Amino acid sequence: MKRKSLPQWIGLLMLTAVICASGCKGGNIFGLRGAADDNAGDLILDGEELLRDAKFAEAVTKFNEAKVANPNSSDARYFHAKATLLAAGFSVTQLLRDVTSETQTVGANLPLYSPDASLSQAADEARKTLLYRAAIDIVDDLDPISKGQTSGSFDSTDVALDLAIATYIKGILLLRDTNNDLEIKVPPDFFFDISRIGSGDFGFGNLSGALFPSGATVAEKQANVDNFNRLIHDLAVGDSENPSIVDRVITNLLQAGLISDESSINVTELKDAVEELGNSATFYFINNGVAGNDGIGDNDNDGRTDEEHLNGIDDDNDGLIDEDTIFP
Ligand SMILES: [Ca+2]
Ligand SMILES: [Ca+2]
Ligand SMILES: [Ca+2]
Ligand SMILES: [Ca+2]
Repeated sequence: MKRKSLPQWIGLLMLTAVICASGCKGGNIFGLRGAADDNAGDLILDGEELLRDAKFAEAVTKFNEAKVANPNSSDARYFHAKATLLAAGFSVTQLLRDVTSETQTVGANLPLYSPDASLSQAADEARKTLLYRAAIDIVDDLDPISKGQTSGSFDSTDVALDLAIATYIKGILLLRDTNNDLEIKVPPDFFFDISRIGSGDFGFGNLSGALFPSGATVAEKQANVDNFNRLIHDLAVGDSENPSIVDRVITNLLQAGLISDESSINVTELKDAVEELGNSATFYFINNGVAGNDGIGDNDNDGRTDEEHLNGIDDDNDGLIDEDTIFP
């Protein structure tokens, strides 16, 4: 008997060690079957308590553990998204106001995208970077819920409006991260103005200054032009596997429209602005000489092809500056 009991105890110790290594915190020590779900449930409860205590960063960590325990839990994803926004320090009310304010005011700069005049450039860029990264995480959290790939308390209609707003914020701040390194900072990123120039149009300003900074070589200018075309393509065109940002926002807004009566934003106004931004953006594709590039043809539908020079001047006097250009 003695000779047999020793190996059994060692076996039990080893089993306990294995279970603990794979997550003893959930209080579900023998959870061999369905362990992921139960463990995620405990972690979510812990996270919700941290949210109530306004310990947002700790809540993000806890909900992230819940996501790892069960990536298909809509609860873990939803609350991770919520904690991420709160941990980034943004007022939801102010953010919603910023998303829709002045998108229809002729002459106004595009909100959230444009520099905040009350902040230094460094402070404004740091704030935008924080919001940009939070929006990316929130979209990653909510997208699988929207696509019906999760189970739990939240479904596609529950997250549609949140996802639409997060996708919109991510989309317009992507236009600020022109070198795609997850940081908004000029330079190395370049910045062009986006403002409302008419009831149905947005205009891009200072494209030549942004893409052709003084001292830039032809190769550097060409790289900026290529990057610019890529940004506009991702915003307004997309492809079969990756719908454009505009299409994604519209899809989610339409999904949200069914339940938007009590929302504090004007869904129709945001939808119009997003459609008009995407439409206007395609006017500015630059023909870079590469076969099949987006700038080939009459981008602004005025009957002329590549009619502008990228020079900061409205060469054809149609009210748009440097639309439908060619470079080099
Ligand atoms: Ca960047
Ligand atoms: Ca044209
Ligand atoms: Ca023009
Ligand atoms: Ca021009």
